[in-house]
Amino acid sequence: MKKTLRFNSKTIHGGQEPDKAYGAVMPPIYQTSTFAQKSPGDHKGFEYSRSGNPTRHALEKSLASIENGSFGLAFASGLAAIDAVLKLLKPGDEIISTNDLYGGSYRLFKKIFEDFGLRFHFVGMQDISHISEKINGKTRLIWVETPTNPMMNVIDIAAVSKLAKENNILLAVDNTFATPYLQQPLDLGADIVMHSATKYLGGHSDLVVGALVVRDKELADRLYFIQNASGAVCGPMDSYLLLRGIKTLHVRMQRHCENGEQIARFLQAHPAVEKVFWPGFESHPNHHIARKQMSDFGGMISFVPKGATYEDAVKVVEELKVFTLAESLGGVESLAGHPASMTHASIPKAEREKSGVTDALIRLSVGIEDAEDLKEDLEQALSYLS
Ligand code: P1T
Repeated sequence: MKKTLRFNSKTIHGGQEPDKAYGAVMPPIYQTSTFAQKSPGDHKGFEYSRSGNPTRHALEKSLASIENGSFGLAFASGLAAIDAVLKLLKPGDEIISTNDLYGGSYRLFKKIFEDFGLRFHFVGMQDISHISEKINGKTRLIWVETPTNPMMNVIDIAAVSKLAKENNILLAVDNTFATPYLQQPLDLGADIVMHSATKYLGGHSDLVVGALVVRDKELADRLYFIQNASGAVCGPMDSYLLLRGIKTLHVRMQRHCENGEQIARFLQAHPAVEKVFWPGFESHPNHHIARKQMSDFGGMISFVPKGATYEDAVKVVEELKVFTLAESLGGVESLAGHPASMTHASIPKAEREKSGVTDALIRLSVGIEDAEDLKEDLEQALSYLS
């Protein structure tokens, strides 16, 4: 029955059944490290909470369901989920990654996994030929983030998937910005979907969780082995909070998209703003791909105030009062960030500027408040530049 549910029902019911013990409608928080056994190996399906926990299990089923996958895995953070994917690889293997991506993903690739013998190529993936140029016999993984953090570039998942399949390369897509409400990478041919569930899936800025979803059983088994062997699992309390967040994902995303559009168009028309990055603009270089693979354009926007310096951008984010100046995104409350000094500070200046992350760039995660309050807040903060 559940298989046929539509997305807006799957967020609430996907993979969920009343709890076996007492029929609790909401999955209980099984706050336990271990489970009693009658005789060695004779237990009720769970033995130790790193290997499996009923609350996490319910979450993993929900994640698989909303991403149209077969297997979900929940980790202690988004980066722990990415770490698990990279552990599928061996020294000498090569990875092609988008050059515009979350700074922490870049840091994990460059500062940790390069030392273990993996080789990374960072390319602008808006143009697929940049990927083909780097493919060789050692390429094992293509890492896509779309829309990208923070430049809002859009990468054609179906086209990358075709290329990956032709060359027998795994394709992983970081779906954090879009969420499955807007974009379903497995349906477009990706092998692995990854989330910083800390963001929109959780939706309330009260947890840090990562997720992977796949369809292939063998790949799921390998990732489960890594999850259990390395141990960066999502705890029961966070699993519960995330399950609770997912139940309203579709409702929140609808409002994030509506408010996002209003703020993007407000900034675009503002005399103190030089450039706005948002995939919903007809002028966005890959707007046609966003239209094809996303059902709407989301609530993430980056912009550059006119003629602004590093200090000007910092001043604007300091002056915001309804937007909170903070790392992270995807919560019900609006957040503003300065990528050059915050989320993308771990990328060398020359490298980040190549992908457009300049000193004056400001990133907004548009929340679900009244859009008029958000506009008034931006108006007063931008007035400090004149
Ligand atoms: O923070 P964590 O849950 O470990 O997720 C890392 C991560 C992975 N992928 C994307 C696209 C992300 O945006 C993030 C985390 N990003 C922020 C904290 C940020 O403010 O951009």
